Parts: sequence; C-alpha cells; structure tokens
Amino acid sequence: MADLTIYLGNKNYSSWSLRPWLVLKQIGVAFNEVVIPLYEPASKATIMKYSPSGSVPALRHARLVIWDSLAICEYLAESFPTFQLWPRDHDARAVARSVCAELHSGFQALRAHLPMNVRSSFPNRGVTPEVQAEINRVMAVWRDCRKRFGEGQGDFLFGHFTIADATYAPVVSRFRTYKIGLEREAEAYCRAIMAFPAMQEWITAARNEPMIIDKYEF
Ligand SMILES: N[C@@H](CCC(=O)N[C@@H](CS)C(=O)NCC(=O)O)C(=O)O
Repeated sequence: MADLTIYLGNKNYSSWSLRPWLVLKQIGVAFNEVVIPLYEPASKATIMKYSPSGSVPALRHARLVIWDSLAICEYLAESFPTFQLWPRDHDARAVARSVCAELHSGFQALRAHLPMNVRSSFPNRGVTPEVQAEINRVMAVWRDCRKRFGEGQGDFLFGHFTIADATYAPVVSRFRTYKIGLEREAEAYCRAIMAFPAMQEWITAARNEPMIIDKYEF
C-alpha cells in the first residue's frame, strides 16, 4: 500500500498514538511517520495541518485522512484482511470490539491519574481507589479474554496479536511505569506485550526523545 503516513504525538507520552502504530508494525507495511511534539506553542497549528480533529494520531493514505486511533485500526483491518487484526471467530470478534470500545470511551481515572510516560518510573503514584477499581476491571477483561479465547492459542488476548492487544498496550506501559501489582495471568500478559518487538522499538524511541512535558513528570 503506497503513500501511507501516520502522524503521532510524542512516543513517550502519546498513548493514543502507540495503538495504530503497533498495528502498522504488525502488518509490516512500509509507512512514513511524523512525530508532532505535543503541548508546545506550535503544536495545535501543526496538528491541524494533518488532522481535522486537531488531535493525533491521524493516518494519511494518499489523499484520504483517517483520524482517531480506533478508526485507523479499523481502516487497517479492512485494508489488510489477511492479518486477522480482529479475531476470525464471530463471538471473539464481538468481544474484542467490546473491550476496545470500553477502553476507548472509559477508564477516565486511569487516564487522569496514571498518564503514559514510557521512560519514567513512579512506583504506586496516583493509585486512588477509583484507579484501583479500574485496574481490577482491566485485569478482569484480560482474564476473561485469555480464558475464553486466548489460552492455548498464543500469548495475546485472543491468541494471536489483534487490535485488542494494540489497544491495551499503553495500559501495560502504564502498569510498568507505576509498578502496579498484578495477578499472575495479568503479569504474564504484560510480559508478552513488553516482549513484542514493535513495543520494544517504540520504548527505545521514547527513551531517546528529547521532549519533556512537565505536566506528565512527577
Ligand atoms: N480519541 C482520540 C484521542 C486522541 C488524543 O486525545 N490525542 C492527544 C495525544 S495522545 C492529542 O492529540 N492531544 C493534543 C491536543 O489535543 O492538542 C483517538 O483515539 O485518537
């Protein structure tokens, strides 16, 4: 697929950007990437040049622009059906879409109190009762997906890597940054995500980024 460019926020901080980038890497298609440093005086104007919503990520394929991480993932799933970016099984696919939608529209406490910061370590900071309840819900989601669809099929939520794993990858990164204690199965799943080569590539890039966003440093 020629002429594909993804516009991203800082790799250290932009959890939404990580998701479709991982999916692109999984497909193995050639693509260009442009990192737009966030929360700087020129950020908004620069993002607006590429993304009509004024936020990243956005994907440009030739003259078509797709914005919002989940819409980009859906576009890639449709464009590259052989990669089974959604599970093949009808019921598994419905559950995969449910857990992605749940994260896309929820988990406000986790988002607010444990912002993604790939290269930093803030052990147990920000784990309010509301955050802990959402951590418990994440573990329940992972347990359920693994038990019903993943176990014996591979290390990921539905066995092989899907959009659901890309969606939860920033949560795994947060759990590492804030050193969240997890049940055994959740810990094993985090290890699988962290060992994913594309995840490692993103982490290395995040560590090498010079930009610092003060409000996400504690
Ligand atoms: N729901 C959107 C959220 C995108 C989003 O909030 N992006 C942040 C970066 S992680 C952003 O662009 N912030 C810059 C701004 O709003 O000025 C998605 O999934 O793409």
